[in-house]
Amino acid sequence: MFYQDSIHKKSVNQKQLALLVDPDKYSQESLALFVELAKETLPDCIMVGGSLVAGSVEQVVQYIKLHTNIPVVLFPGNNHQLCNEADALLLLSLLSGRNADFLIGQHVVAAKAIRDSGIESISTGYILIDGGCSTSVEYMSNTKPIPRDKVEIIVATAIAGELIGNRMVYLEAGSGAINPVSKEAIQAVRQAISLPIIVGGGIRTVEQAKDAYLAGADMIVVGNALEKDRFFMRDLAQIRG
Ligand code: 1GP
Repeated sequence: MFYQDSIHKKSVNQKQLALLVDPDKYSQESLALFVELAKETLPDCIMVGGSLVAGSVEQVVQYIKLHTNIPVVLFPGNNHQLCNEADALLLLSLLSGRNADFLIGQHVVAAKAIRDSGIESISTGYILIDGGCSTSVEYMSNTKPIPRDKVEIIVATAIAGELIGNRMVYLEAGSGAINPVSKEAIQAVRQAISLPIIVGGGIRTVEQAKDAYLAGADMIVVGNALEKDRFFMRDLAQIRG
């Protein structure tokens, strides 16, 4: 339970930073550089996963665990992306969509393996919000994102997640989104629920990261921007406060 405990504890005072590794976007060399920089900047966790991963989640998790003490959290796009050596797993229910497979179907397929692994599984309401372009998660899940300006729908979806017992809410604009989740949406969700809020998708500047934190995100997730500039993690680590 260390991860869930830590997000609750830290979310009172300290903002958290998760760096996302999509195994398909990293070579052996670039992963090695990523890990060296992560050891220096100490994010709160490294998430591993993606909407469509052809490579090995397991190899990436093992490499990170071998070379760092940073918690590794699985961010699985489907039931194949499991690895017993990870510290925790976000059990994502795609609440914004109406595709039962991503609400519960994938979970049923993976349930026994997750339980047997003993890995901490964190029930997370995953809310996809339009980020100004079509994203992999939208295509792969065959669901529509919530329109960016429909804050009342985003809020109602987050409240539903809290009511049905999710332990965290993830506001997602999609990897590589043109527009990150708006400050207005984060603020409104922050006021409406008491769960920890994760925000990701399209965060590529320090200003955008600060905006998400100030609006009420407990944790931000950054992936794409690091694939282009690994050193960006140094700037991000400094603004957690
Ligand atoms: C994607 O929220 C994460 O699922 C991170 O998005 O890759 O755009 O940083 P980026």
